[in-house]
Amino acid sequence: MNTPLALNEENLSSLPDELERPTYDRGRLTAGIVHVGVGGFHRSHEAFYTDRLLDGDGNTQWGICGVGVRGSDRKMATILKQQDYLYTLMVKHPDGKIEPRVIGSIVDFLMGCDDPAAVIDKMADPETKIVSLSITEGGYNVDAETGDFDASNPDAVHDVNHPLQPRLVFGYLTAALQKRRKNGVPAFTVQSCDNIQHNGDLTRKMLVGFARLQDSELADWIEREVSFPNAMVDRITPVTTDADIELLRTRFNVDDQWPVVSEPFCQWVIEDRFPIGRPDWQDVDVQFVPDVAPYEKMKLRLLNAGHSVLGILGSVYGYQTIDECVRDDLFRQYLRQFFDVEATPVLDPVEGIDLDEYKATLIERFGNPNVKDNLARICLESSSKLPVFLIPTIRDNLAKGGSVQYAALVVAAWCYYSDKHADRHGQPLDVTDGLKESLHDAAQSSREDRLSFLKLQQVFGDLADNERFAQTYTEMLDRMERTADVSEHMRAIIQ
Ligand code: CS2
Repeated sequence: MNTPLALNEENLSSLPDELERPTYDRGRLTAGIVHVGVGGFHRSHEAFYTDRLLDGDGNTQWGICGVGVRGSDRKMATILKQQDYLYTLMVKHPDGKIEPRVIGSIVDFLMGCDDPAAVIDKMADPETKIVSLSITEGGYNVDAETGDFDASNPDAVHDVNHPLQPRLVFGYLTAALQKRRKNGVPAFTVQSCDNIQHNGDLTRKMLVGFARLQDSELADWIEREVSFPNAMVDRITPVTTDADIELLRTRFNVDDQWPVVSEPFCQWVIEDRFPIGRPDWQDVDVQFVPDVAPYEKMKLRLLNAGHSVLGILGSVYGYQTIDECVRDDLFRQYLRQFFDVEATPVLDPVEGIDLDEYKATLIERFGNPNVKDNLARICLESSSKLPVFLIPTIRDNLAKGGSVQYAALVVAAWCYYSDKHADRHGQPLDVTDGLKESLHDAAQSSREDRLSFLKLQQVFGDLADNERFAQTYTEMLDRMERTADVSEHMRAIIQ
């Protein structure tokens, strides 16, 4: 076997033929997009779409400059820099076929925590037309009780007092917008790529909320001048494993230290509100619609909620991956019934989408045996995910007299998970969650106060006050206490 070739610009033309690669001249690209939060998802989604576009249209203004604002982004920054910002996307098909493509749309990377001024200047540069974000559901700094920007967060307090050395993304955006305003440069568009209902509207609320703490005139200007298109984003992107890196070395002869893996499916639906321009993403199958809300709601409440249902029940049962769960008839049936009985009746119709087909496709996507999507990834930060993915469905069903038991079992199993940090066999489960301690304490107190977990307001709001839900949940908790074998309870629930 040949020694694998290090992935970089110089070696691009020597890579084996099976590896697709950019045909455009990367040296001529300028960064019209600055993206904060370059993880797997950005690299399999926005950077992928943009790479496809650059490959065809000869336009040079839409390169991407990545930005990391936390120390944990350093590994990505270092590896991408070593590779001239190139990386491989490995699309894995259900039949085992792998399509590797070297993506070239990222052209630079800045670390805000090392050089905040460089990031602010880059965002303020007239060349920057869009600042996009994938900062996770928890990154929006929402005060769970009021729904406003959480001004008590120590990083927010820091940013108000040190506007030129921000820690939060909102600090960077505000400093850059202030500079643009001062220089007479029109505002960039802020594009959220996170799984949140009305993600653009929420970003706007949080950014204006933060800016108002600093300078109310600037906040008014942002409110007036900045566009925040809502968007629905979708592509399952599991965590890259050492085996993926090895496979690229042995099968494709390329040494890429951080490739990204994804399923074939990819979707991006955006509201077309980009006053100072955008890439012609519609040419590479991005959908532009006047109102994205029904698409977002459908995706969050079916795909993402479905992931959480399997993630939590599957973890407690002892499964490792999503595809393993859906290969089990009981889990697959439970998921489909959760979709049909609880999620769908409280969804709005979506133009041009057959929901039955959408749900069947989801189950097929989940079952892709080559996309080993770990339940550990799904359960990361559940306290930020469930309030977006699952709890709204519970609330809508409570309001309409609908079923809540499928979801209630998930909440009770999550209480067990948070209490034991282990599956039903006692195998440890890793919990990574900003509320890990509070979840653990509340779950432990359930022995005295049955509703203590549900009373965690940051997660459940006032759900514990709803008698019907409290009762259904308590029944599920009792069942979990009798046995942690969730399959028994699932069997009792399915129709
Ligand atoms: C997952 C998502 O975070 C989660 O729990 O449901 O990352 C999901 O894989 C993506 O939203 C798919 O588009």
